[in-house]
Amino acid sequence: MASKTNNIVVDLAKQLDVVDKEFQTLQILNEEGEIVNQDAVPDLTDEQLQELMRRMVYTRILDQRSISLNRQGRLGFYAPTAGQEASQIASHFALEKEDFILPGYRDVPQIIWHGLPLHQAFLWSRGHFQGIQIPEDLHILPPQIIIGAQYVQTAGVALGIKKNGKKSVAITYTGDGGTSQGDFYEGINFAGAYQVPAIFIVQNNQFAISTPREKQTAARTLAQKAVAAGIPGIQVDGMDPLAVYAAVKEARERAINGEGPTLIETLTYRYGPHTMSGDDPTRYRTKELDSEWEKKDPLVRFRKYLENKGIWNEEMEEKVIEQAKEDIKEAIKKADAAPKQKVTDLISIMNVELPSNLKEQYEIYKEKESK
Ligand SMILES: Cc1ncc(C[n+]2csc(CCOP(=O)(O)OP(=O)(O)O)c2C)c(N)n1
Ligand SMILES: [Mg+2]
Repeated sequence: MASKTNNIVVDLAKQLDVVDKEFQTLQILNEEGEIVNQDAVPDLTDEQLQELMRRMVYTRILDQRSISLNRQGRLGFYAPTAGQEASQIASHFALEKEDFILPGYRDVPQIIWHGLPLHQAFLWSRGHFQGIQIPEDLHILPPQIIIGAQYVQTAGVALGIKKNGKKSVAITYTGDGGTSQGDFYEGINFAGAYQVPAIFIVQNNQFAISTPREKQTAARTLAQKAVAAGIPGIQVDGMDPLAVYAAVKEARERAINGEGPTLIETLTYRYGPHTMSGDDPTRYRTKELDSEWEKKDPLVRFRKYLENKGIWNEEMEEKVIEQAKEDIKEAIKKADAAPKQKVTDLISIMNVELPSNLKEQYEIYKEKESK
């Protein structure tokens, strides 16, 4: 017997159309470096604009050097960041020192700009525990490798901020692939239920390793996943530093004013491989797609914008590049000078009190290490 469906009063297909139409991409600076949305231009001084450019240029150099250090065997795990500078650096630029960052494995630049010394980032890459011995005054958690886990933790950290009555936020990052994880939904749902001061960034770089965004979900935007959690979501041009900054700044204002969490999807692209551990992007991406995204480059459009304003030039950029190279050289030397990691170190930093079996092992290793 055919089921009776003609008494459904809601046009289900139309429901999706209505939601989809609400999620248009916010862009302020186009690919030519021209302002296309005057009303949304954030209030930044010339000095702040220059600082944002400096940080993006510096981060591009850090990425290039990290890739070659990895190839020379001088770094361990590394997830390239080139292409994502607006998404990463401009979002961080809207934060304050007291805000907590819960990064994913690709978000090392944000924690460096939040104050993590460069040599510690290198030690983290090498799997050295000193890399995550984060200075007490820095509100940073170690980069998360488990996809989406940081979303749940962020809801908790933000609840702590709320309970302590602090005027700050917890911000976290995941990728397009991360939005398919249970932790993603649990995190935004909890944050919505408790109206905590959290900012959830989804860096949609179009691929989860080799899985394209279109195969990841039937949702037309990742931003609209916020609706189910009862929180606002916005999709921004993630290659546009002004749009990313403006969205995060507003989300931060809402959060510290007690208006709850926000989800922000940044449309971006990673130029390099997924990580330096053997991934070959030519097997799942075309050259055409790569060059389509390279035309949207955040550094190129921001450089044009600042040059047109007369506040940026080649000499200034050269200076940043030299500084970055020098800092990296010093930092890698410092990382090389760190003491070799011992098993007893790992046991003692993981435990305040050792259970009997670890006590035994600790003694065995202590004995071995003393030789
Ligand atoms: C829970 C979990 N499942 C699978 C993996 C393996 N893994 C590492 S990165 C990745 C893809 C993530 O893609 P996306 O969220 O888009 O982030 P991107 O790397 O593109 O920044 C996967 C599946 C993991 N680290 N954790
Ligand atoms: Mg991705």
